[in-house]
Formats: sequence, structure tokens, C-alpha cells
Amino acid sequence: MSGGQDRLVAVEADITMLAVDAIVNAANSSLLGGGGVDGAIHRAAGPELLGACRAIGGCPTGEARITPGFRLPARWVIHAVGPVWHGGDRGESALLAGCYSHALVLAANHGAETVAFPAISTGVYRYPMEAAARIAVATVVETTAREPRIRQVTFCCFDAAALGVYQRCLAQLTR
Ligand code: AR6
Repeated sequence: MSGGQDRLVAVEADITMLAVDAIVNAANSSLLGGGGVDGAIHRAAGPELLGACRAIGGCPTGEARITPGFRLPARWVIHAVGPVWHGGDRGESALLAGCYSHALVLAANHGAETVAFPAISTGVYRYPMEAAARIAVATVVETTAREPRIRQVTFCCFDAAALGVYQRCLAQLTR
């Protein structure tokens, strides 16, 4: 949160409650909903979100697609498809980084200046939290350096353990 990186913050919260321009969803390639943060976002946004996702027709792993936020406080939902963790030798890190960079470019192109991410792939998809957080933070630093339109990125952690991991990653940026 300092040392020139005050555009990046970590909080412990339910992402569906955040009043930012865009929240990112940890979706699957069908974009038709699921459990975890995906289920929570669809419940909070209302049934129109599923209709908008259906019209998109899917999204490859490592990419993202955008819809309105409907009943959410956020104006937009950016649906990013993270990789399933298979041990790390199936391109997982590049695919995870792709989620963060694609999502931020989409946000900027739609005029979203404040964006919140969950810890993509770290739930059902089993990506180890520490490794995932390092990639998330590094990719957001790199992408925001090229996207001056993004004013703030929030890493939305679902529990205190995840928040601790992100805070350590962010603190390392200032060293
Ligand atoms: N707000 C913020 N973070 C949350 C919330 C919430 N409301 N709920 C869960 N998390 P997961 P994945 C955290 O499993 O691993 C779905 O079925 C959670 O603690 O939601 O990318 C999709 O449809 C974890 O750290 O997503 C896919 O099929 C993180 O969000 C599949 O799961 C991601 O956990 C995607 O799996």
C-alpha cells in the first residue's frame, strides 16, 4: 500500500458487497455459474447475469469477459477463467497471470477505474494461495504500469489467512 504502490490494496471482504466500478468473478469456461465466489456473485447480481453470460457463449481459460453487474453495487462483472491446479507444470502460472492482465485491460477499456479481484483459482481449482497471490500481485503491478486509467485495484480476500498472504506480497513491493 505504499512506496508508489498505493494503487494496490488488500481487504478481507465478500466481493459482492464492494462498491467498486468492476468486480472480477472466478468463473469456469462455460460462464454459466457455479459455486464459491461465482455462485455468490450470481445470487447477488440476480438472474439477468446468467442471461448475459449465456449470450457470451463461454471463455477460454486464462481470459476474461465482461457483463453488467445488474443488482450488484459494482457496475461491471469481469468473468475470468482461472486454471485448475495440476501441480504447476501445465502452464498454470501463465494462465493465471492472463486472467489478471485480461481483466484489467477489459476494465480500462470500459472506463472502470476501480477493480476488485478475488483470489482466482485458489478455491475449488486448488491453486496454492501463496503462489497464486504472488502471480496476482506481480501481474497487477505490471499491467497497471501500462494502464494509467486504472486508479485502484483491490485484492478481496475471503479470510484472514488469505489477507495475510496478500499483505506480505504487497509489503515486498516496497523493499
Ligand atoms: N468474496 C470473495 N472471495 C470469495 C467469496 C466471496 N463471496 N467466496 C469465495 N471466495 P472459488 P476457483 C474465495 O472456489 O478456485 C466455481 O464453481 C475463496 O475463498 O470460488 O477459481 C466456478 O464456477 C477462494 O480463495 O474459485 C468454477 O467452476 C477464491 O474466492 C470454479 O469454482 C476462489 O475460490 C472456480 O474455482
